[in-house]
Amino acid sequence: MSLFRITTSRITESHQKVLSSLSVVLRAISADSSTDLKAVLSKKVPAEQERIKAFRKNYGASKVGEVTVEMMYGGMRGIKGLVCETSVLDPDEGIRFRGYSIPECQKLLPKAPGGEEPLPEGLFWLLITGDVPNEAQVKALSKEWANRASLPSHVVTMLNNFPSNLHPMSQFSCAVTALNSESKFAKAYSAGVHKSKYWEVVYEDAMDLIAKVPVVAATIYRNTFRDGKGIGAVDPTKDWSANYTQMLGYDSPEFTELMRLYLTIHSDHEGGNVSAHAVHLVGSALSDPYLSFAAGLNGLAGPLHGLANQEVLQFLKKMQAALGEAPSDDKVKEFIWQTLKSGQVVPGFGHAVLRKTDPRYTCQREFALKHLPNDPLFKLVGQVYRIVPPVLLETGKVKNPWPNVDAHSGTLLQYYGMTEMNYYTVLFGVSRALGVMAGLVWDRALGFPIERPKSLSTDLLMKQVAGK
Ligand code: AMX
Repeated sequence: MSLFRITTSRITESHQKVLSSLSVVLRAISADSSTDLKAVLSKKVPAEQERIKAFRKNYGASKVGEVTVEMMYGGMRGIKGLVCETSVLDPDEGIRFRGYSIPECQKLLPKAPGGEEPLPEGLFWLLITGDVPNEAQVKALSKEWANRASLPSHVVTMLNNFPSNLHPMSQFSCAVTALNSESKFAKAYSAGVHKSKYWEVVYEDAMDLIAKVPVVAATIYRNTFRDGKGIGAVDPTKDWSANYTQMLGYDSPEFTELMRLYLTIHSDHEGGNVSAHAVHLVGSALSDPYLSFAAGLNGLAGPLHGLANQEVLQFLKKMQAALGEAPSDDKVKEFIWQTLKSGQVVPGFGHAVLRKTDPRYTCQREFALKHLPNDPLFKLVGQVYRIVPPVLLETGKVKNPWPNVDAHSGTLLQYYGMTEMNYYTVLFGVSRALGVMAGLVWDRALGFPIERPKSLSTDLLMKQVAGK
């Protein structure tokens, strides 16, 4: 009871911690314990629609920021122009999924028997409902995704006929586009479904899509880098990540644990990043979830976004080839400066929103410290982590010199034998499906309209702000 007598002016950091743990407990107690995710959502959607309707009615004219000329030319950095329910990115603290940080998710979300890392199923449940799921709910999701995993034969044929020199991300995006033959939303729309029911069919597509992407991704891996045979069937008694690693052809339980962590932390990074925004934008035209997700994948395939994980490993390997396996600090520094002077970016460093080390980097570093502390490439990553930020700061223009998620992931994958760097962004894409599909279901539940911001020409802009 004494907790409730604390006055706001006297709330200390330790009080805040107690209150935040209390709110976690209260949220867990009030969470729906049904294992039927759609039924849980069906209760939440009307309440949320009402809450937002009232908010818009009362505060629709309130201002949330200003737009400057610099923002318009500067990639819209800092413009608050989107609503994304699933996660929020704090520049200093990093991502919070429905209010929970990565360490909190690692603690709270259900794990596989004997495992230590969170199951991505649990993160999806959290992203889409806002509630931390229990073990039964997560198990039900693993089973449901396994049961929805089959691919139509035309997609299998298409995958099997791609040339092996087609980048895995192009294969991924093409196959996801072709999967739209299965879209329940597209069929319902052409049959005249009422707009109040959009979210329900988008939910069906989202669940199918999440179930199918590991099968698509594993087929791409086996066709491109192995003999193309033996991907095997999805096992409904296994979790989503365990099925994926098995289909990829990996039997190390530690690699599967890495994959659970990897697929959890790459899932969502609020709404404005290229892949999430692309899915939201294309989805706003009522393109079905497959077409929308393919758009997101095409954005993820860019070197300044998801392809950076491939670029980082190529960069580290190039450095090792030029300087040896364990180069001196001075040599590494010189190599970084050469890269910058030749007009290239240092991949894996910097971020449009973050201003500190990415917690997704930190948790992968912790995984490495636990499982591969003496790996030479991990040591090089640690060395680069020490050397790059001061160099980037010295350039005087980089706003965030700290490592992002992509600075670390390839090193972990290499250690477990996944050496095919061109494949890394596909793993990112499989994970990203969780966040963007949860977001898309809410986009339709909240009736977001077609996205169409206003643009101006430079002449018009000059006239408007400078009167000429
Ligand atoms: N290496 C070299 N230069 C960098 C840099 C880096 N890692 N990060 C930023 N800069 C440069 C920019 O190119 C820009 O230069 P310019 O003025 O000559 O055009 C200047 O610093 C200012 O940029 P910024 O405001 O700090 O960054 P941004 O918001 O424009 O871009 C990002 C963010 C991520 C594209 C950029 O930091 C970058 O290119 N990093 C390397 C690629 C990378 O790791 N991408 C992955 C990001 C995470 C993800 O999406 N998966």
